[in-house]
Amino acid sequence: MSSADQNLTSAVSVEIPDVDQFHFTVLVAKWNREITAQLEKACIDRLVASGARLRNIRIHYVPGAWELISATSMALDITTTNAVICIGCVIRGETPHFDYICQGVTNGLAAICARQNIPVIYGVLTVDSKQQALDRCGGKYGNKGDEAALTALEMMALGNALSEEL
Ligand code: RBF
Repeated sequence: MSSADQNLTSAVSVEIPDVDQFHFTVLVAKWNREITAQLEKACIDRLVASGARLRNIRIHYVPGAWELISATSMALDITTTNAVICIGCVIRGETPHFDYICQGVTNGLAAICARQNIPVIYGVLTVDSKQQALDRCGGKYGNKGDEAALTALEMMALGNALSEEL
């Protein structure tokens, strides 16, 4: 799976009726903040450009990618958000910690997705180097924060379409 072959930003256009009514929760990990700040900005910019109201976008910060799991769970259980967008960046180090965190976050968020119907978007970079991260937060492979926002909007549009079939 290569970012070089996939750039949702150029491939997807999403129109959602009443997008200004939707509430978004954006959870941002503070590790590798230089990267996650760029992902966060692109995500918010895309939501607003798509018609979301700034006041309906709640941004919360967590220490690291690992905490995205419990923060997502909290957001879903405690608030009435319509979508959760998780933003983080895990960069491989010298120890196996990278693998544990990536697997934990991925499995944790997947388990949450499987138990409820609110879109939970995986905007977490898992990369071997800082350069690979830079390439994906506004570099040659686009910005995955922007794509995370588009994905949330597309899933919300799907929810709308499905509910019209009832
Ligand atoms: N969090 C990240 O979001 N990205 C990382 O690259 C990252 N690397 C870590 C490496 C080590 C050795 C440790 C101990 C933690 C790292 N974390 C990272 C933080 C992790 O997501 C979490 O916040 C902490 O483990 C506390 O639960």
